[in-house]
Amino acid sequence: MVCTRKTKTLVSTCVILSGMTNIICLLYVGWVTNYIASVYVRVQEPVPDKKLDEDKGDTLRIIERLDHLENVIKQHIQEAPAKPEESAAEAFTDSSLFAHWGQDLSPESRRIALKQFQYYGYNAYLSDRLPLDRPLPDLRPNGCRNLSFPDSLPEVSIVFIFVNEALSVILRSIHSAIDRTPPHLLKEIILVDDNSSNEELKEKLKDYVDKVNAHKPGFIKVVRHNKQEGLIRSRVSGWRAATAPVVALFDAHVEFNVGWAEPVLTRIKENRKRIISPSFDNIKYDNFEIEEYPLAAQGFDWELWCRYLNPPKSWWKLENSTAPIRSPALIGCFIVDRQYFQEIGLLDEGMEVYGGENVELGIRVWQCGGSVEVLPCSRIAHIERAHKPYTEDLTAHVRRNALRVAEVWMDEFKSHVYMAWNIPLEDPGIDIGDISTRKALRKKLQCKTFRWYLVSVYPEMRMYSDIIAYGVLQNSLKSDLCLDQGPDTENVPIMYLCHGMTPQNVYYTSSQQLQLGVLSPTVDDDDNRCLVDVNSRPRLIECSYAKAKRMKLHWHFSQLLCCTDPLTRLSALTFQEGPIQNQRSKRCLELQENSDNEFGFQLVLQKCSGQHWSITNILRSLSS
Ligand SMILES: [Mn+2]
Repeated sequence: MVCTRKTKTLVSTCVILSGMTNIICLLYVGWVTNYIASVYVRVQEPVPDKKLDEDKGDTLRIIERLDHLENVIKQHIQEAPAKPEESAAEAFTDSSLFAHWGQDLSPESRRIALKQFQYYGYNAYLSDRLPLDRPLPDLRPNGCRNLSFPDSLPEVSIVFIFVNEALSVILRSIHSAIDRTPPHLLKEIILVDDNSSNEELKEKLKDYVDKVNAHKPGFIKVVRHNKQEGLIRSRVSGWRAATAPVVALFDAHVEFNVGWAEPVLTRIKENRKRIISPSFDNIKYDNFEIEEYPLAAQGFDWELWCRYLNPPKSWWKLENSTAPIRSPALIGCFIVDRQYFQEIGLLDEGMEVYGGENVELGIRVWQCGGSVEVLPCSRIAHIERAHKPYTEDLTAHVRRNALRVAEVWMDEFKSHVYMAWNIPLEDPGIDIGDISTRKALRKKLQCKTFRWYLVSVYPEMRMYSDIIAYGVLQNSLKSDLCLDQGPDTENVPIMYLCHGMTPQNVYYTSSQQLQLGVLSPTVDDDDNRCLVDVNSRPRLIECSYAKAKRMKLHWHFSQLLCCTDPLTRLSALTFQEGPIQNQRSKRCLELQENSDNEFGFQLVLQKCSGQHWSITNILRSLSS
C-alpha cells in the first residue's frame, strides 16, 4: 500500500516497454520514485495556486525524465552484467540505500545490507538492529491530546498481512500495536502469511507467537495461505479469523503511534457505517526515520491508482485540525465494523494480487450508504518501500482490477478508466473475470450512481465526457512514429517512435481540442496540455490557459467514417484517417522531411498538403 503522488503513470510504463526486463524497469521506477520523494513538497494549507505550481514542477520534471527513458534503460542494460561478488558492494554504492545511510559500514556489511534491501525494498539490515519498542515522535495535531472519548468502546482485532516481509519489521508492527493500543481495547492480533517462502517467517515467527501466547492464550493467531492469494484475499482471510466487533486491516510494515485507537473506535461506535483510515506518516525505507506527512484525504486517478488528496474545502473551513477528513477512497489500510464489512460485501475477491480493491471499497461504501474518513488524531507510520515485492507484472493486475471497478460501479464514466489506460472500450483483450456477483451486490444494496459519487463525494475529480477519440496519433506518411509531447522544457511536441506510454496519449474532444499526455485526474493537478498553433509552430500549452488567452487551440480532425455502428454510434476501428487542421489559422499539422531529425521527419504546421492522421480509439463519430 503506497500512495505517493505522480509516480503511477511511470509504473504503468513498465508493462508496455516490450523486451525490457522487469529488473531494469524496477530500477527505472525505483529511481523515479526516489526522485519524486525528494522533490515532493508538502502542502500545509489549501492554497490552490501555490499547489498547482508545485505540482507542475514535479510533473514537468517527471516527464522530462520519461523522455530520457531510453537512455536510462540503455545505461542500465550496459551496467547490468553480473559483477564479481567482492566488487558488488562498491559497484552499488550509488544505490539509493546509501544516499543517507550506511557510509560508515564495512564493504562486507554494505554488501549484506544491499542484498536485503534489494529483496525487501527497505533497509531490513537496519531494522534488525533497531529496538522493537523504539519510541515514535507524537505527530498528532494540536488539540488531539485534549480530546476525551467514551469510557466504553468496542474491542478491535488487528490484522497484519504479509508475504516475505522482514521478521523484525513484522515484530515491530506487532509490538507497536500492543504497546500503543489500550489493552482492554485490543482483543487479538491476526497474522496472515500469504505463503511466504522466507524461512525466518516459519519457525522463528512461530517461536515468537508461542512466547506471547504463553502469557495470553490465543492472543496472536496465525493464518497461513497454502498458495499465494495476493493482498486482497489476504485481508479478507484476516477478517474471517477476527472475532472482535471492529477489525483493523493493516500491512505488516507499520508502527502504530500513541492514541491511534480511541478516535477510530469512537467514530465507529457512533456510526458503524463509517470506514476509517488513520493518517499516515512515512518510515523512510533507507534510514527508518519517521517523516511527517501532511494531513490528506485519499483518492485515486482515472487509472485507479490511489493518491493522497488535499483535504476538502469544507474541512479547511472548520479550522479544526482534529476534525475527521471526508475521503473519497482508501489507500489500503483501514478500520471497519466487522459485521458492516460483511454486509457491504468485504473486498472484491475476484481481484488479483494487488491494487484497485481500496478504490473499489471507497466507491462502494459511499455509493451504498456508508462513508469513508481519515482521522488526523489517529496516526500510523508506514514504510513506503523503494520497490514492491509484488512487482512482477504489477501494473497488469492493477489494470485488470481497475476494469472490474469500472464495469461494476462507474456507469457511463467507465470510459474514463479505459481512456486513462489507453485501451479500447470494446474488446480490450483483458480477461477481468466474472463480475456478476459484484453487480448483483450493487443491485441488492440499492447503491447510488457513480455520477452522484463524483458530484457529492469526489468533486475534485475531473470529468472527461467531452472526449470523443483517444489513443496514439499516427501519420500516414510514417506510421511507426507517433505524436509525442517531447522534452517538456520547451513545450514542443515531436514525432517519436511509437511506444504507447503516457507521453503519447492523445485525447480529442468534442470542442475540438487535441490534448497530449497523461489524463489529469483532479482539479488540483496540472491541467491537460493542448496542442496550439503559436506563430505557425506546434506548441503544448495548458488548455485552460490557452482557452483564456484565446489561442489557436481548436483543430478540425475529419476522419473517414468507414464503420460506425448505426445503432450505438460507436466504432472501435483503428485505421480511420483524416487531416488535422487548425480552425483559425487553417494550417495543417503535418510531417516534413528533415534529415537533421533523428527519425527523418519533423512536426510542422503548414499549408495543408493532404496528409492524413489516425487515432486509435473512437468513442463517438467525429462528424457528429
Ligand atoms: Mn504498505
